[in-house]
Amino acid sequence: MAYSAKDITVLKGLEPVRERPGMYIGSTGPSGLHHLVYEVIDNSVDEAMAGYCTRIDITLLADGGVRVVDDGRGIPVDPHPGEKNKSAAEVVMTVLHAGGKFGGEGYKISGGLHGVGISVVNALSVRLDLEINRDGGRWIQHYAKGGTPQDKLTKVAASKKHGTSTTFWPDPTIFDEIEFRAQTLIERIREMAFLNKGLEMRFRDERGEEPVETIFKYAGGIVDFVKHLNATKEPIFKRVVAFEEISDYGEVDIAMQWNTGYHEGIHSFANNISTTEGGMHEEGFKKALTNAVNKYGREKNLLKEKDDNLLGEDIREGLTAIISVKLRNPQFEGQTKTKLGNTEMRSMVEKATNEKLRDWLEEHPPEARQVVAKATQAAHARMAARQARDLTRRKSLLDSAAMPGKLADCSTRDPQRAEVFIVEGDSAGGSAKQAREREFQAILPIRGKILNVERARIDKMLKNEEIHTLITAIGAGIGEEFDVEKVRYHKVVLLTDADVDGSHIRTLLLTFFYRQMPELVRAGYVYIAQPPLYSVVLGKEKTYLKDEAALEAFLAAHEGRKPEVSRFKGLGEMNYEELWATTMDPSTRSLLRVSVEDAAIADDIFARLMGDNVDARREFIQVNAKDVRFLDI
Ligand code: 0RA
Repeated sequence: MAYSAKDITVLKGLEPVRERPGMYIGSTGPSGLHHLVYEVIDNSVDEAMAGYCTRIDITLLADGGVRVVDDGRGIPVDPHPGEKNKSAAEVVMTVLHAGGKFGGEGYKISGGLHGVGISVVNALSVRLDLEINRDGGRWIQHYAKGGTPQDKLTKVAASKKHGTSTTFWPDPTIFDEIEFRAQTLIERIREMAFLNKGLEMRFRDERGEEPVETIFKYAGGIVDFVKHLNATKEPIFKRVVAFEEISDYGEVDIAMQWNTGYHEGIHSFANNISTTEGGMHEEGFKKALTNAVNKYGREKNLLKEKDDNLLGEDIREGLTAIISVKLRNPQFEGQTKTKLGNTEMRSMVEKATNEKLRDWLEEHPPEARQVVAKATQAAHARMAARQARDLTRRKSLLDSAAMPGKLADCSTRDPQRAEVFIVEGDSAGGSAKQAREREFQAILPIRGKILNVERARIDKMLKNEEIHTLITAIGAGIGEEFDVEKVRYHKVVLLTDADVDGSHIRTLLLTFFYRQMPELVRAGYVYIAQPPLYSVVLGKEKTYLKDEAALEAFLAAHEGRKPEVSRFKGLGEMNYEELWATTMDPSTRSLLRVSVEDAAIADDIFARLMGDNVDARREFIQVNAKDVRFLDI
């Protein structure tokens, strides 16, 4: 194959992306694959934020491609000043980080997590088609595997429209799998639509027999977002508290509503990027919220002189809030670069919240009283919980071994090597104990269903034996007191049956970890084991297959022969050798690591999964039994 000089420059430009895709998109698992779509959408949303784009269409094509069309200004088509032979659009598509160079100041408010540039998508695709409507014409250009241009950007027709259309096909040699999951994309698109008031986003899936289209457009913006998040809950009053502030630093947009639950659901965003680790905007908000509510309570004598101030956590109990800020040079810090570092945002949010929340409380006395009453109840529960905790602490100090009796611990004390399998049922727990490598594998059998923590306050939770056992075994505390440094096992592996009950228990456990030990999840310590669903005997050889698809593939590959197929109904049916070989042996097993990128989406899913509507829950679990949206390898 002959390379022209042009190809070589391009390859040089994008080669690092193909060499280390993880550096640019996080991973080559499902999360990284979906990031490709977000990256393209982000560019269109940037156009919307700049005020030039009102609608974005995202389509999953039947042949595996993805098309993103916007009605923005269109990527510039004129020759690039630095690279005379190329259009500006080609430079955007083939040079790393070239995305925001043209609009000058004021164009790119974005950046951060996804803002790696659309060229990264090109680099990781086998084909990309670009169409731009701009300057009175329609222009097209084609790229092949790795982002190599196949032609020059060419005007093919006159056009009065404006906008950009990008269609790409992800490279199967880069990604573990290239099938997009509609639900995952929909959740992110819906969130984008909430965060950009009035922007119309359409999602269309053409992969099935009939195309399915969903339109997301929210005139209420983040107020609608809060209503959506609380739709599965019971708000303490109907109104959503909302305010905004615009200054030279940027924009602050806040909406919130309390519900009768106990969970704190504050979600912050900077330039549409979920700031899972929080940061300055969140700090400013929390400080002002605590201050404003206490001040109001004192002034109106709802808090008596002898009472302590309400703590921030009391006031935030059952609060669903969205904090969305937009600023020019966001600094993303923290382990996962999702913590906003700009200090000016702390003062801006704090000041805005102090003033506007004070006014809101003054103007809505019945609601304001309910807020103080709810927080006061939470404070009482907090004190009761402390007593319960002190009791358990003392108890565990008295207990010489300290570890729960059900735990078959491993002998190593090195958390990096240590694994704990949380196993459904005593009988499976027995096999797991026989199978394990005692040196570094601990087994904790869990009986039946653990308490649903979504609907229990912490004091009740601590009294539940299964939960208590879990907390003690992991050894790092719970809730606000959780200390990730103290975790005794860096692999906490959930091992449940491959049936509906099993996935329910798994979801209960995941909810527990997500709500009470979010840092454990964020650190990447939570895993899901994948026991096989089938065993197949052909002649003398026995093969284990993880699911239906694997079985079908196996049968197809051995056509004409008659293998003996058995389906495992539960873990208990497997003998310990089988359990070891298929599920526990580090050299052959495949574990799924649980990851939660976007807390608002995860929150909503858990609430829908674990809330009060039992039928909805059962159905949801059945439909999503093999849900992979939090799983990435
Ligand atoms: C560079 C400069 C300008 C717009 C864009 C890029 C742009 C990129 C994408 C990617 C998807 N949709 C997009 N829309 C616009 C500003 C051009 C101007 O000043 O007219």
